[in-house]
Amino acid sequence: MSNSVYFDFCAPDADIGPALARFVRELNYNLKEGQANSMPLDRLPSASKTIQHVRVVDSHTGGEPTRVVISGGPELGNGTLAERVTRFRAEYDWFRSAVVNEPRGSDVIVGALLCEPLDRSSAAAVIFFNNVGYLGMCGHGTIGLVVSLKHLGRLGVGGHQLETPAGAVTTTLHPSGEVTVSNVHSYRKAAKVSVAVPGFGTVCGDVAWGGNWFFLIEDHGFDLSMKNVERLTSYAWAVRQALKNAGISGDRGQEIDHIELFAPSAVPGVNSKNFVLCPGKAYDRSPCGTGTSAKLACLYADGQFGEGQTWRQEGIVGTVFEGRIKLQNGQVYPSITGSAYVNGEADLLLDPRDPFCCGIRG
Ligand code: PYC
Repeated sequence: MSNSVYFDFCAPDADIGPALARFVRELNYNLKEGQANSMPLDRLPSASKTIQHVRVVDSHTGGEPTRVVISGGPELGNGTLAERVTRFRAEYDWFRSAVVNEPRGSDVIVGALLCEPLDRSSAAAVIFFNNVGYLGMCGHGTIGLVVSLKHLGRLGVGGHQLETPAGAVTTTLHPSGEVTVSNVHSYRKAAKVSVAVPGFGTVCGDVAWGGNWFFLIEDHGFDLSMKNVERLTSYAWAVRQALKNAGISGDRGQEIDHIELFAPSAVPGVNSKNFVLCPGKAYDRSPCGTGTSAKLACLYADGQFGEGQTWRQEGIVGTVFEGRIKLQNGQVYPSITGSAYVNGEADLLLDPRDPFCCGIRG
């Protein structure tokens, strides 16, 4: 008996019409040629005039939005999650942009495409994506996904395995409504790495994996507060560019595309506050699940944190995740606990006549 919730949602209308796909390829060509706003309607392939419906559930986790695609998404086959991401990127990147980019979405939204799991004992597989590309894992997004599936009556209190491109994660929906995500193995790749950042001098930080690649900086001199987000964004973006230019990367040359700054929290009982800049230059409104996982891996590597302890991580808007670790064969497996709230259910309409059907791309 399968535990999967995927089949309940997606089978009947999971395939985007080939006509729309054809239209979108043509639209992308026209966008490249700078004709997006002047494309005459009579140039649309006649077969693609049908409006496609994409069913989504929106939520936020500690202020950071997640948009779960329940049905109407592309059929990516049943290969590994890595293979499906490759196919998503190569053939359906327009769908990613249509769902999360303006005018339907915003730079802040993380999309979550619900997919058929490889292991039938998993509740579902999921591919997370954002305004510029795809994520290995997403902590806030996983919490949002579980709460969205609960909202739809597809998951109950208890444990549920989910497959992500970064690996399988176990989630627990608590009776309180909180969700714990037992994340993938997290580790510090390099400590105290220095990089020269134009306009800011030498910056020192740790490179760590928590399901995405992070550069974690303690010593930056900024006040981590909402009034400072523009300055924090400029600084973090400059650090990211400098790391790239200096050839400092994660494993296998993967780009370090999340920059995370830390400072003490002013809230009693909370260990730290952070600011996280995401790959598409939006800052994470939540304390960032994968970023908190990377932090826990660094704390463990420094001998400052261990099993049985709880780390309370505040994000830039003041919401808090709780982090813990488990050790397996000497490896760190963080878990993150937080809350999400469903704040929308909708049918996105992909209208082939709309010049911005596939979102506005940078
Ligand atoms: O919670 O892991 C996270 C995350 C990554 C990017 C945005 N949120």
